[in-house]
Amino acid sequence: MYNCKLTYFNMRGRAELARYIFAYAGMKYEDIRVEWKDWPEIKQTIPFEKLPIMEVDGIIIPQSLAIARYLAKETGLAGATNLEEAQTDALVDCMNDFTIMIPWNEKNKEVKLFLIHSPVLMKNLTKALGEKTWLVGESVTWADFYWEICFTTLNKLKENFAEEYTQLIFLKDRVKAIPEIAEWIKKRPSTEF
Ligand SMILES: N[C@@H](CCC(=O)N[C@@H](CS)C(=O)NCC(=O)O)C(=O)O
Repeated sequence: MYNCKLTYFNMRGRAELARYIFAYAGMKYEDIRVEWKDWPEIKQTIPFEKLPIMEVDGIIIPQSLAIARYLAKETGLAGATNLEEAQTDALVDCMNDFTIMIPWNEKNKEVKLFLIHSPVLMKNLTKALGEKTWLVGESVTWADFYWEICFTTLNKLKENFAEEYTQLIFLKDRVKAIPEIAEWIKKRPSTEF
């Protein structure tokens, strides 16, 4: 297909969703990981001065969700109909709204986030999932991937934060059990976040 170069730091962070989609679809890409020490110099050369970016046949796309949405559409992970795409986008946005509230620079990251905001997200994701296997429609989408990625990061900040939401735990286990995802998780660089 296309020549894709994904550039981010050496962490899962905001590039992992794109990496999951590449892994699932078996697409070749360059997984470029910038060292923090080199970042100040590189930053000025990057559109909008943030990572991740993805270069597709010479065209640069910033913004992690724009990158992931593009890849999801290319690989059949965006939702089966326009309506399912909208439902999938909405769930991704809800999870993203939550993750951008993580106060990375505060000492007690978990307090407000996990006491106030997490129950609202968990309750509503559980409702969206219902008795289904996947969050939207009848097959896996990038929203399911994003849930597993968010879960892994949030669980590092507060272990067992979602333990009472068993259906959501089963969902992230289902994502992790997809052979291509399991293989990527096994071989990816080990980083804290
Ligand atoms: N909304 C953007 C946020 C991008 C962002 O804040 N990237 C951070 C890393 S997660 C970054 O580039 N930090 C370095 C800097 O701002 O100099 C996205 O989702 O891609």
